[in-house]
Amino acid sequence: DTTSAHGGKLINLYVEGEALLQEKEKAKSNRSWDLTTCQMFDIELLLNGAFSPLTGYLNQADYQSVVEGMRLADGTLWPMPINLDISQAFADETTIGEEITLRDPEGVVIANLVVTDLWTPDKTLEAEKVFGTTDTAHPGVRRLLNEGNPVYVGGTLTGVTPPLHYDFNQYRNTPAEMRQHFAELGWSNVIAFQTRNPIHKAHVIMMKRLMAKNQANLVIHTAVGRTKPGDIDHFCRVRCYEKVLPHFPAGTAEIRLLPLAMRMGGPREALWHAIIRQNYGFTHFIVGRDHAGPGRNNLGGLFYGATEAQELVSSLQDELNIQILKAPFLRYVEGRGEFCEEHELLSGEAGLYISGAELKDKLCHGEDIPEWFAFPEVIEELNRTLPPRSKQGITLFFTGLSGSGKSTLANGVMVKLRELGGRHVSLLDGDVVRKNLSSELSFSKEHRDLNILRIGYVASEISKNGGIAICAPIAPYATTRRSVRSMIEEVGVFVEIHVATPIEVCEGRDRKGLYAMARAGKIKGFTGIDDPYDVPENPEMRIDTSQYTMTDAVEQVIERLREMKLIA
Ligand code: PPS
Repeated sequence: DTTSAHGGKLINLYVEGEALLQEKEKAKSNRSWDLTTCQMFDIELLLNGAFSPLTGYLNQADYQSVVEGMRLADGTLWPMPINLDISQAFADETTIGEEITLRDPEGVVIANLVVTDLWTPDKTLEAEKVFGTTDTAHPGVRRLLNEGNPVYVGGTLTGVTPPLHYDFNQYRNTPAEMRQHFAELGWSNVIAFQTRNPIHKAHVIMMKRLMAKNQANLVIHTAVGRTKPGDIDHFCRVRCYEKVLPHFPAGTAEIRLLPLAMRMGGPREALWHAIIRQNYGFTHFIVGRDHAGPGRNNLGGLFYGATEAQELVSSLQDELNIQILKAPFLRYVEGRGEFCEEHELLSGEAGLYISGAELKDKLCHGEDIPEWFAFPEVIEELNRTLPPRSKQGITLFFTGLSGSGKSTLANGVMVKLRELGGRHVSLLDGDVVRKNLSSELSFSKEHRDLNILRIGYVASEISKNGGIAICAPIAPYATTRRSVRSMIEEVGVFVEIHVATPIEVCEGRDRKGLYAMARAGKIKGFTGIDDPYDVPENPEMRIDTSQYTMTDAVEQVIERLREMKLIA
């Protein structure tokens, strides 16, 4: 029975047999759009019906209606805009009614898309309406405003090849398969637990309580698409869930993967999560405190109230075919040796809790994790993936004007780090990179960005493998430096060092005679003269090399790294 799906019918956009051959044939002559890694997540869930009743990307009328009021134009609840964002150049060649072939990053045909709508959305308005803010500290807003393509396509999809996965295939299935699986197990009540974090003792107790109360089985249905920047990767998380499963009574709980690109959209996202789980055939869905929370805003406050998501989704219960369960917030009471809900605390009793961020911090600093909080086998698994800071990969990113002393300082720091030993060190000096990695690039804004992103890419590979990458480009633009930072922070520690030598000093040194040439107009677009340098706002360190001898400056940097517990 698939009528319980959202909209009354479970969608499956894949075709078979003769129809499939026809789609493959058309793909040979269609123009192709190569889906980005992010776009791969949405399309997988569109094609397999997890996004029922959607049969493709939202057309403009549905988009507007979703953005404004969380409903499709026909009134069906749907909180999240799902569109294919394409480049202006590709859009310029696209016509309404045209069929485009969508391919995975390796070129495999995933689906054909008949274009019904093509428009340039007001993304600022979208951010305001969907996320309630335009603050780019919100990861969903940042991605929407800074990372996506400018033009949206709406249209219907026909599926050709399901996106291929190599990892944890035993835990991946379509909504139709999941429904079949529950039927075979005879599970009539099944709770979905959405998570993007490791699971600890309080979570398990909370889930067991809800299982007992609702006479239900449970699936840890973890988001493994894009989650919040800085999250522990899903490989490690799933290994942790495997360690947690034996703590449930045998045969009552399972693990499944959901390739969802989260938007960290709080209440709206919680509603979306519930609808998706309804489509997978779950009967109950747990909405947590601060569900799909985006973290802190630029002023240090929260974007949404802690219970806002629970309230919104519960208020729409009548329109859903899935029972919404509010997760109780459990805290550990030392005197009693047990976990209690807020209302169970006696006056004067304090409950203990360790947040995900605090836990990560403790692991990074090699601190012991209390037994009451976590399963030791989970901690062991986390320690394997999250070594203490003194063993993590690092990128030291020196930025500053030409002649500020970046290269000299970077060289000195490199030598000193090699003397200390422990990690491999690679230097990506501005000039050296320009000769090798970026030899064809100019100093236009576009090319400088490309140059910095290439440096960032190489540095992230080095840091990912536990080494130290030292970069020393000018890197004049704040947005590009921010992109590099987020790239590195996915895999290691990013240390931005602003070499803040005043321009008068740099120009006075003029070791290469470039300032003189720039002043004479012989070089155009020279940083600090007729091209901007955005001063870093919150670098990990700022140093003016004109105030110190180079030996002292190097020592200052090493001292700062010690202070950050990055080196012993
Ligand atoms: S950027 O902006 O980060 O891509 O620049 P970068 O790769 O670090 O290259 C800077 C070096 O190139 C020389 N050079 C210029 N710098 C700035 N602006 C213009 N127009 C320019 N043209 C050439 C200059 O020698 C820089 O080297 P450093 O070591 O910084 O002095």
